[in-house]
Amino acid sequence: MNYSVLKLTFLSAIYLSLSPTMAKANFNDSNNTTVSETIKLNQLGYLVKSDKIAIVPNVPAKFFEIVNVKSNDVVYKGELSTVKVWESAGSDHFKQANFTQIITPGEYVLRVEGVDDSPAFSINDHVFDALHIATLKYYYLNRASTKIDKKYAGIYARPLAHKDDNVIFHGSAEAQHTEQVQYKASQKGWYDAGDYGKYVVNSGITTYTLLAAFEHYPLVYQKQILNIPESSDNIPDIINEVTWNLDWLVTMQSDDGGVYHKLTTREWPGAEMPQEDNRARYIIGKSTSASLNFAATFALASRVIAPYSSNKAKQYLTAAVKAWNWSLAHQAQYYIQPKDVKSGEYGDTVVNDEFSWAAAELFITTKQTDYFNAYQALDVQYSIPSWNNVSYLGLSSLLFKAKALLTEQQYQTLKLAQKHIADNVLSHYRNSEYKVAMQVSDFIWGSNAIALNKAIVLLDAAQLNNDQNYIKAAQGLIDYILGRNPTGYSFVTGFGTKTPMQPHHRISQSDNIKAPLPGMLVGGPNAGQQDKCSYESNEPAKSYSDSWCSYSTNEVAINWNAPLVHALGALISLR
Ligand code: G3I
Ligand code: 9MR
Repeated sequence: MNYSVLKLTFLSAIYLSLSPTMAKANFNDSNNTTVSETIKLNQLGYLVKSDKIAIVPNVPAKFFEIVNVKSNDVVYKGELSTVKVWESAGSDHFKQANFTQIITPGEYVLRVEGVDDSPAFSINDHVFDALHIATLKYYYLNRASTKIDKKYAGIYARPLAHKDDNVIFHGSAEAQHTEQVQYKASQKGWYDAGDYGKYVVNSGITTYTLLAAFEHYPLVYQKQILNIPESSDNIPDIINEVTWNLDWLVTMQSDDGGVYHKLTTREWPGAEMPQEDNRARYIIGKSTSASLNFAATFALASRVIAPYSSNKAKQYLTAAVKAWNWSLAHQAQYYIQPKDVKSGEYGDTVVNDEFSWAAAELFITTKQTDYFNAYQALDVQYSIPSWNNVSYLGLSSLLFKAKALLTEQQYQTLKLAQKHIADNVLSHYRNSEYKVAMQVSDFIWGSNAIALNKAIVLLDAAQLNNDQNYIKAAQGLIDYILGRNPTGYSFVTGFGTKTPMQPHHRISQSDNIKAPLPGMLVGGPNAGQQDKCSYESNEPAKSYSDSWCSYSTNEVAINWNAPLVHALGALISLR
C-alpha cells in the first residue's frame, strides 16, 4: 500500500461487533454541499480475499470511511489517494479509496465528505453467485424455436416463435439452391443479440467460451441448477443449455462438410416480440470462417459431451472433421454480404486464426499429431479473443487440455506465449489510474466483452503460473463491468443499483415489462458511436447511452455474455 491507511484500531473490521454505540460520522447530515458526481464501485460487492477499490470524485476530503449498514458503525477509516485522471475518461479528476483490508462479511457503504454515500455493497464470497446463474439463464430466455415457459421464466414467459422448420436457402448459400424451391429445417439455437438472427461465427466463440468455462472449472458447474427444462437430467445445466445451440449448429452443415454462414431475415426485424416477427428467414452464405468455427466448436463439444453420450461425441467429431476438410479445400471462401441482405455480417477475411483454433481443438480431441503440425505451421499471433480473432482460444485449450500430448518444450513455448499476453494486460492494469486494464483503443463496439476476455486471459495466467497478481487485475475488470467505471452503470441488466433499463434488445423493448430481461451484459462504451444517437460525452470510456437507440453501445449479445459467465465461474472457483 503506497499511502498510509488510518485504521482505527478499535473500529477495525475485525472488532465490528464490539461497540454498538460507536460514533456515527454521517457527513451528509451536515450542511456541506456535495458534488453531483458519484462514488463508483462494484455495485454487487467484493469477494472476501479480493482487492477492494472505489473511485471517488475529486472532493477536498482526504479520508474515507466504510460504514456497516446494519449498525451504522464506522468500521474502517482510510486515506484517499492523490488526485488522478484516466486518459480514457478525459479530464475527470478522481481519487481512489482502497479498503482491501476489510475481510469481515457484511453490507457496507463508503462515505466521503462532500459527496453522496456510495450505494450499499456487500463483502462476502457469494456476491457473484446469483449473477453467475442469471448470466447463464440469459441463454435460455433467448432460445429460438420454443415456447419459453412460465415455470422457468416467470414474467418473461413467451410463446413459441421462429420455428425455423422451413427456412429458405438464399441464393448465396449454394449455387444449386434457388429460393423458390429449397427449404430446410434449422431449428433451435439462441438469438444472437438484440436481433433474432442466428450466426455461426458468433455462435462459435460463444459456445467455446461456455464449454471452456466448464472444462476449466468443472466443480463450479457440475451441480449448478439453472431451472431450465432439462435441469432434471444427469447432465450439468451449462452443457444442457449449450446443447440447445449445438442442435441448431449441426443443421447448418451441408452434405459436403461446408457450413452456412448465418440464418436471418433479410431486413432487421422491427422492435417487436419474436412471435410477431413473421418475416421469411433465410440460410445465407457458406464460408471458411463459419466452417472453421464449426470444426473447432464441435471438436471441443465432442470431448465435453463424451462422458454423457458416446453417440453424440462421435457424431460431433465426425461433423468437425468434415468441416475441417471442407475448409482445407476452400481456404478463402470469405463471406460477402449479398446486396439484398441487411442483417449482421460477421465477415472475416483473415482466417489463419480460425484454422489454428480448429487445428488445436481437433488435436486435443483426436490426439492426432497431424493437427498439431498444422497448428504449428500456421505460426499465428495471439491476441485478446473476439468473434473475429480466435487464435487465443486454441492456445488456451492446448495449455489446459493437451499438456500430456506435448513435449515439455512445446508446452513451455505455448505457456510463455500465454504469459506474454497476460503480462501485457497486467501492465495495462498497473499503469491505469482507474485500476482497470482498459486502454483508449479498447473502447470499440462490444468493449465490455474486450474487458471480460482480458479477464479470462488473466485468470488463465493466474492458474497456469499460480500467481494471484493476475487475479487482482481480473477482479479490476469485473469491478469495472459492475459499476467501477466512469458511467456509473453496472452493465448487467438487473444486477446493481444503476443498471441498463433500455437495452437494444427487441424482447425487452416490446414485452410491456418495465425491467429488461435480467442477466444481460450490454456492449458498453464505444468511441465510434456508430448509431449516431445522443451521448452525454465523447470520451471513450463515457461513450455509452442507456437507450434503445444506441445499438452500438447498448445492445446485448451471446458472445458478450459468455466471457462474463466464464470469468465469474473462474472467480467463484478460485475464491
Ligand atoms: O477492428 C477494428 C479496429 O482495428 C478499429 O480500431 C476500430 C475502430 O472503430 O474498429 C474495429 O472494428 C470494429 C469491429 O466491430 C471490431 O470487432 C468496427 O468498427 C465495428 O463496426 C464492428 O462492429 C460489429 C458490429 O456488429 C457491426 O458490424 C461488432 O463487432 C459485432 O459484435 C456486431 O455484431 C452484431 C451483429 O452484426 C448482429 N447482431 C447483433 C450484434 C451485436 O451488435
Ligand atoms: O437493430 C439492429 C441491431 O440488432 C444490430 O446489431 C445493428 C447492427 O448494425 O443494427 C441494428 O439495426 C439498426 C440499423 O443498423 C440501422 N437503422 C436502425 C436499426 C435499429 O433500430
